[in-house]
Order: sequence, then structure tokens, then C-alpha cells
Amino acid sequence: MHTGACIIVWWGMVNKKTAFITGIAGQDGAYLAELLLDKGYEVHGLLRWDSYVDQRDGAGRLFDLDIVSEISLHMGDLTDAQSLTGIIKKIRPSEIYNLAALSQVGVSFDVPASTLDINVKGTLAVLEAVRLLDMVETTRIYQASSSEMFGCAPAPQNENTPMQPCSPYGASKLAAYWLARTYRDAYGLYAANGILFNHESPLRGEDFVTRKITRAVAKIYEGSGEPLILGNLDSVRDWGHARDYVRGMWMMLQQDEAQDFVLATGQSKTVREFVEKAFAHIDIEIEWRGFGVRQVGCDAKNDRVLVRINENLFRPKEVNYLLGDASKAREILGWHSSYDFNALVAEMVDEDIDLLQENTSLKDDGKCRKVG
Ligand code: NAP
Ligand code: F7E
Repeated sequence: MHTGACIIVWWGMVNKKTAFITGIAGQDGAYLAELLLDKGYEVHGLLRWDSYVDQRDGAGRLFDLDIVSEISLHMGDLTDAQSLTGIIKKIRPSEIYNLAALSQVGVSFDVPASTLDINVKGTLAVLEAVRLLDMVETTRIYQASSSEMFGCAPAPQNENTPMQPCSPYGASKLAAYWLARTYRDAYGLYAANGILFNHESPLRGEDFVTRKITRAVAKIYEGSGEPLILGNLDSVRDWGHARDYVRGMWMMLQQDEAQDFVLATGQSKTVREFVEKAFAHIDIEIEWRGFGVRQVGCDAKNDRVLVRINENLFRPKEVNYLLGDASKAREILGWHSSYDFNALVAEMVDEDIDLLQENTSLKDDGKCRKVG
């Protein structure tokens, strides 16, 4: 090798960026890890102990993306500040993406104290670790903030919209958001809040409404007679694709100064429209009949009931209307969302059909089921 080439390789090795992702086994963590590996980063991730012990299950998305062998996984918990500090001290990452959270809004009403412990104290543990380890000059932090912080504030929402969270989850994310801003202002820490609107994908958790819908539609396509049971059909969300949003997270940490950014598509749809679009993808037209919780969604061709409502799935308080204005991210980061709503729904339904067919053929062969 030429001396020049040697120097370039050596320069690349000593300057290889190191990223630490909390919540690496979640939807965003997995896509972000993939993106950072593609960019040449050394990638480390925090895995909760039970996910660590049973990685095939707990880190299923990293196996699905076929990247698990390229990542260093560390057993820990966001709420265990000492062990977290120990991990950060060992890795000394140049970028930390704090994605770990109790992220299910409905669940946060049932376990509000755990929600605050993980989402607020966990974030504080990350910020404090960087400060106490004297890494303020060398480490940048991305904080996973959320459009749920806007709660009932009028749409469209942007970085200047006053926040009015209406769930324990929204309140916890707002507290964490302010902690990140406080550490930025008080200690000069590079901490950027990404205020992300809903983003989905085939890797979305099955307890979120989009994936619940696409899985049910795929099962019906494959012959299931079970209807899809949902709660509030009329809430409005601004749904994008997770791959676009993790790219935005990385962009936020490449600026000269830390700032907060909204990421959103600027298009809003109701849950009802998502249901209709997902069924339309398998050539079923949904016709709504009845009112309130007695409403049903029928196959317009044969009257078969495909969607029912269960009032237990309604939340104690709902965020009715989320629609993001991402002009700041477009102007400063050059970020844009590349998927439209139809493409997102189609990809999720198709992937769920493929997954069911793969699982069925594996079962027919008498082999193990695919994990994912
Ligand atoms: P997700 O799929 O629910 O992933 C969250 C991850 O956090 C999971 O892998 C979970 O691990 C981990 N985790 C939970 N508690 C933990 C703890 N105590 N210690 C360590 N890890 C813990 O969420 P996501 O959709 O990827 O979202 C990523 C982040 O962005 C979250 O902070 C979420 O609140 C935020 N956010 C998401 C959206 C969205 O639409 N997706 C929008 C705005 C903001 P286990 O799997 O082991 O439980
Ligand atoms: O609900 C309604 C539900 O749970 C969307 C998280 O990633 O995005 C996500 O929070 C809507 C709500 O997401 C069911 O009432 C109806 O109005 O998919 P979801 P979310 O609450 O918007 C934000 C930005 C985050 O930060 C969060 O981490 O759908 N809905 N029927 C239902 N929702 C669920 N889960 N299940 C139902 O059966």
C-alpha cells in the first residue's frame, strides 16, 4: 500500500466515530444502528437485562436487519445510573442517541411512575454521566423528544408551539426535553431534541395502532376470520417512515450548534383512514355502519364484519390532532420525508403478509418459527 493510502486508512481508524444508542433494540434504534454502521461508525447499544439474556427475542430487530454481529451490546438499564455511567465511561462515545423509553402512550396511564422513572430519570442519568465524566466537549447527545409533548396544542405544531402534554408519557418527555435544554444552556453540552411526530415501519412494535392494523389485515388476507379490534378511530396523526426519521436524528448531531427540531411529514390522517387504506391494499373496501362504540367496519362486497370497536382501548385522555410543521428541519438540516402515506401503508401490509407466509412455510417444514 502507498504511504498516502496508509495514512488515509490510519486517519479513518483513529477518527472512527463511536456511537452509543440506548433503546437499540427498538424500532428506531435498529434502523439508526444500521444507518450508523453504513456511515462507518463503531456502534454500541444498551440492552435491558432480559433482552440481553434472550437476544434472539429481545434484539429481534437487529437480527432481522442482519446487523447484530457488527454491534457491541451492553447489558444495562436506563434507570440504573451507576451501570450506565460505567458503560459510557468505557466506550467514551462521540455521539449518544438516547432512544430508550417507555414509549407506549396508553400504557403510560397504567404505569405513570415507571414512565417517569425511565423517561425522565433515565435521561437525567445520561446527561449527568456525560457531565460527570468530563465528556461535555467530546460527546454529543440526541434526545428522543416527541410530538406527544404538544398534546392538545392547536395544529400545525412546530418548535415554537406551546406544549400542553396530556398523558404521563407526554409529560415525561417534556421534562426530559427541558433537562436536555437545561444541560445545554447551563453546561454547554451539545444536546439536541428531536421532536418527532409518529413514525412507523415494518419494525414497529405490534402494540402501536399502525402495526396492529397491518398485522390484522395481513392475517385476514391469509384467511383469518378474526376482526380487527380498535379504540378511537377519529384521532389524527402525522405518520412518516422511521427510516427517514433516524436519518434526521443523525443530521441533528452534525450541526455546528445543538438545536431542537421537529420532524414530520406535514400530512395528517385519521386512524380510520389508515384502516381503510390498509384494507384497500388487499382489495377490500371498508364500509362503516352504526355509531360510537357499536360502529363496525364491513367488507362492502359481502357484509362481513372486519373491524370492531372496544371502549377499553380508549385512553383516559386523547391527543386528538397532531400535524407537524418541519420547515426548520427542511431549511437548516436539508431534511425531508421521502415516503408518502400510501407507500408507508403498502410496505407495512406487504411485509406483514410476507412474514406470515414465511412463518407458515417454516411451520409446515417442521422448522423453528422466524423470530421478529
Ligand atoms: P420502541 O420501539 O418502544 O423502543 C424503545 C426501546 O427502549 C426498547 O427497545 C426498550 O427495550 C428500550 N427500553 C425501555 N425501557 C428501558 C430501560 N429501562 N432501559 C433500557 N432500555 C429500555 O420505541 P421507538 O419507536 O423505537 O422510539 C424510540 C424513541 O423515540 C423512544 O424514546 C420514543 O419515546 C421516542 N419517539 C418515538 C416516536 C415514534 O413514533 N416511534 C415518536 C416520537 C418519539 P425492550 O425492548 O427491552 O423493552
Ligand atoms: O396510537 C389510537 C390511539 O399507540 C395512535 C408513540 O410512538 O407516537 C406514538 O404514540 C392513535 C391514538 O401511537 C388503538 O388512541 C385506536 O390516538 O399508535 P399509537 P401514539 O399514541 O400516537 C408518539 C409521537 C410517540 O412519541 C409515542 O412513543 O391510535 N388507537 N385504537 C389505538 N392505539 C393503539 N395503540 N391501539 C389501538 O388498538
